[in-house]
Amino acid sequence: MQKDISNYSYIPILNEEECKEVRDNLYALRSYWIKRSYDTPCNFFTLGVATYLDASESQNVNETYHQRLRLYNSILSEYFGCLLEKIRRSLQEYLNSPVTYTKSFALPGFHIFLAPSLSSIPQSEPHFDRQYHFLPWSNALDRIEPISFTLAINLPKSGGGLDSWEVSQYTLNRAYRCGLVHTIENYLKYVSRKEKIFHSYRIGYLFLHTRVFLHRISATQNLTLEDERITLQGHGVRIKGKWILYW
Ligand SMILES: O=C(O)CCC(=O)C(=O)O
Ligand SMILES: [Fe+2]
Repeated sequence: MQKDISNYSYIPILNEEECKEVRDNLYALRSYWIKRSYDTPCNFFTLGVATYLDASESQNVNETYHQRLRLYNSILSEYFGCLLEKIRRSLQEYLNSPVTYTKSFALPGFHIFLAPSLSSIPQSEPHFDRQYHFLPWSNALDRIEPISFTLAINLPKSGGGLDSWEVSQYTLNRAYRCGLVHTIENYLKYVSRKEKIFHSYRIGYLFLHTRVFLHRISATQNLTLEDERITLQGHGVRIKGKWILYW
């Protein structure tokens, strides 16, 4: 396990063979993939519901997130229960505190990007993982940064990862209030003046960040038609000393 001072870590979870099995299981469940892009044919899917897609901007969170998560949680538990348990145990050991899932919210699920939805131009917007604000937690959250994690199951041939910038939400909000940032282009220009850090993913490793930071999915270089990017995604908050994982 590799730990560094910037609160990013790589935790080994699966070997390459096990990642292939997860991928095969995912393809066997293809009829359950949720379409997430409007291209035809669709090339970006999830298996599972996610707060940032189904709660943050939804007009009817009950329908899009809370009701739907029952079906997806049961699929994820049935087919990927061992993997979820491995992740829970690894995080528990790493964080040195109890870690649990909850029936109330979505289990960590999968992002599935097929070749045409990947691009050499970054398409994902820089963001902070603050979606926990949109969920009704039963108790106040501990005064500690939430966590986010990504487990790479399959990556494009040229690799994949995450771009990040050392810019705080406070700095960005201030720039916004001062009128320095008011459109997405402007925002990108603002953040690109800060040094971009690239975090390369490794298949089978959980990339964990224990601090909320500005990031986006990085661009794919030398894209080929066979390329795909499959990851398991999750977040966690701590309540009364216990980490609760969700998506
Ligand atoms: O897929 C990734 O590398 C990270 C995605 C991400 O930032 C998110 O889902 O919040
Ligand atoms: Fe994110």
